Amino acid sequence: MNYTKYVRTVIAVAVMALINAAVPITFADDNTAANQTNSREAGDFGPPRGAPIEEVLVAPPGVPQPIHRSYPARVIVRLETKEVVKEIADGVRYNFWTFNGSTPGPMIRVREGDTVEMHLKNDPSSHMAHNIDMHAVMGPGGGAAVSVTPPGHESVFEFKAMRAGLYIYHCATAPVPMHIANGMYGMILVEPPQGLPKVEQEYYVVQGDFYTEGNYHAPGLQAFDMKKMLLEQPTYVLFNGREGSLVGANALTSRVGDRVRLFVGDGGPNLVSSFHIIGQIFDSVNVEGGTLINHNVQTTLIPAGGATTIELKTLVPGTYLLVDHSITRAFMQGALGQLVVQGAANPSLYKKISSGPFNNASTIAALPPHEMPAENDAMADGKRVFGQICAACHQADAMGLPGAFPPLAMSDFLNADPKRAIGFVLHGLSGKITVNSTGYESQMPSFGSQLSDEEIAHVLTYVLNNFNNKGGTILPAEVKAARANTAVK
Ligand code: HEC
Ligand SMILES: [Cu+2]
Repeated sequence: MNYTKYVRTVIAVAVMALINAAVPITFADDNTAANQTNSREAGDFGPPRGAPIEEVLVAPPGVPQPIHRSYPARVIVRLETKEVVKEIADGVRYNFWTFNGSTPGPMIRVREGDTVEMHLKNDPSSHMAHNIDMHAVMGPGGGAAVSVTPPGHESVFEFKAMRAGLYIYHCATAPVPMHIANGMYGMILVEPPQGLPKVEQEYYVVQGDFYTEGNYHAPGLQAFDMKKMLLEQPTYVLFNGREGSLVGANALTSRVGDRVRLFVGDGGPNLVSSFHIIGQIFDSVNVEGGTLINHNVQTTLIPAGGATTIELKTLVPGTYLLVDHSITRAFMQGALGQLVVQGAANPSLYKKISSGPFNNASTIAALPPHEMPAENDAMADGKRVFGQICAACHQADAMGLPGAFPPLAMSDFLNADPKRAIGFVLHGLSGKITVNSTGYESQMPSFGSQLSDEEIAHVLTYVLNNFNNKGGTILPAEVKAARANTAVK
């Protein structure tokens, strides 16, 4: 490809688009209800009241406190652009360009009608000038035109937050796609005057696509790859700028019965996200971050440079995977997070039913007792349990997923003490472990209430005698004893 020619064409097209956009557009009917709800002007809100408020920023996936204010205020927001080398995946480093050192930059939360005083500093150690385009701003460049800031300097501008919604902010310094691809984006929530309904948990997740010279998981410091970006063929597709940023010890958490609100954005620069949580249905989705609310949504589309507020109620305990349902990205490029729901089982909503004939599905009590497979069926049963449960995380080939799930294949950790694994399956496992000289610090849920003694014995025996492990047998009686042991503790 002739790169220079390509770039010239891109610039020419962009300039044409700008010229076209400058032509005034008239609406045939300005009196529709939709137009009226969006017709607020600065004077409608009145001047800011009270002392100026310093915005308290927290690291992602944290979210600033909800606003309990019935009047518009002046809110001072301080962001600092920083270029930092950090891990993008285990053993893989990348030179991120950031707001406040993180990708995404911190979430900002204001109220409709607030006057936002935006301070943008550029760290003296930066190599580039940076600026900020906030989609919540009504003004040229969304603020970019007045915030170009060389290293060691500060720019200040203010804007009135005119429209409630969830908005992306990003750096818009040329070459814009490169600043975004290096991690320069975040979100600002403009709450409606009446605030948002109370929920138990709020989280902040932003997807982005990353282009590195080396392949997925090629170790060491990886340079930005302009060619891959032009082809829109990312090496990594990530939530919150790092593979595993929402996995294991970093997983999002909630309890059974909690209402969870997710502020989800897509920084791009290129890919559109098909955001989905495996095993959940979104109760409500603020489509495109605006005021239109959709209900009972399985997967919601988030445009690059767009956002969505999602609410769901977590009813059944367990681990749920956040994915981009363009699913290759989830399982082979890193777009995978976890929502771990803790609490008592909810068998009326979700329950495993063992194989076997049954006539009356309406009452669990009417089911015949679980039929135990004969001794020579143990391996087949173990294979079934492995495929139905363990493979979800440890993968069908038992090779695991780097940065998230350790391998069970040729696992020195497992083979060193196979009986210890009974406890992992019964009670789960968390904390730092080393498997085949790679460290994992993640969380395996417990399966003690879901699997019988026989099933646990069979699946461990199956794993020990397959995937190049060293062999061995775990007996149902040993599982039973392990259960009894911890019961007295
Ligand atoms: C929801 C994901 C998940 C599922 C399902 C799961 N595990 Fe794990 N497992 C993990 C994680 C994460 C770790 C590492 C925990 C840590 O870092 O402390 C782990 C660790 C292990 C280990 C020790 C480390 C190793 O690689 O040898 C064994 C053994 C194991 N799991 C067996 C199983 C078996 C058998 C099943 C099926 C019954 C299973 N796991 C199901 C997530 C899972
Ligand atoms: Cu920048």
